[in-house]
Amino acid sequence: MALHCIAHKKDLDGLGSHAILRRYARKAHLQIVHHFADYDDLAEIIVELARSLRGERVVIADLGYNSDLLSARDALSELCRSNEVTWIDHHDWQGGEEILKLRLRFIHSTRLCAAELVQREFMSGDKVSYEIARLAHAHDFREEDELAWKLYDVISSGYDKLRFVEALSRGEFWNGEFEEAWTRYQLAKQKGYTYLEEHMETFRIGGYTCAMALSRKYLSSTLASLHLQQKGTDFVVVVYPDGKLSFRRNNPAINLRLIAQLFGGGGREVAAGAKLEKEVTEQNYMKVFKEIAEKIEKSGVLG
Ligand SMILES: [Mn+2]
Repeated sequence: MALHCIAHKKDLDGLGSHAILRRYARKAHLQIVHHFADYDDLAEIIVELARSLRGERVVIADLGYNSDLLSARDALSELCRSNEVTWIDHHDWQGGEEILKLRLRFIHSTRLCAAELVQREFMSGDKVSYEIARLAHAHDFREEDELAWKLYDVISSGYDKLRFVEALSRGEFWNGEFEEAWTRYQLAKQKGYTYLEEHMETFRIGGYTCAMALSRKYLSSTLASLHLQQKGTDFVVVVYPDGKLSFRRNNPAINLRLIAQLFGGGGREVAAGAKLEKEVTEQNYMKVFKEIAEKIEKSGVLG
């Protein structure tokens, strides 16, 4: 029997979940297969695995409900029928009730991050797993922790995910390769922030202030939005060349989920995302910003 781990690929919580499960598999003499997933390919991975897996253990972690999952509902149902599926998450599951009716074990808390839930479930009492989970928590809850944020930079630099997971799973939290990737990424990050500043515009929408900016692809939405949030506007929108939108807020009166839904996306009140059906370029970004602002204004979601 093998253990299939499907967890988020972009942050420390997701890769930390992978690492703890890798450690667990090693201890339990199980073969582990890692599927590094994101919201845009989760349904695809589920369909693929539903076709090929029988009698295996599957753990899905750090991936919340999104409406794309409904399109893969039959495949997920099949995956749950033929395998032992555990879903471990801390995101908002509003709208996901249909999925939870399937034959799966659901472990959920909004107080802890996914890696902490994975650690408690699979590796309680293991010091290395506890440390991985602690770092993941610090990053997910935006706490100050130098190592956690440095590891996040290593992930954002495009460092090989399996190598990263393998190192963490062995209790290796820093090494020469991480250092090199981190150093390289500091330069890229600085260029990314400069670009963001040069392609930023502030709007007044429905009585609130909003900073919008076009970002380079390599600057993660977490870093880009944190940078914009420092401008102090009520909320921010990061726009990517492929049309991806990322919403974050400073003012808790704003419900970002409602805003993201205007653009066919979703998420939480505090952080949400969507995708425009068009490319955003240096030529059209200002026009796109105005369209976004207008659409939010006219919808009345800001009251
Ligand atoms: Mn998480």
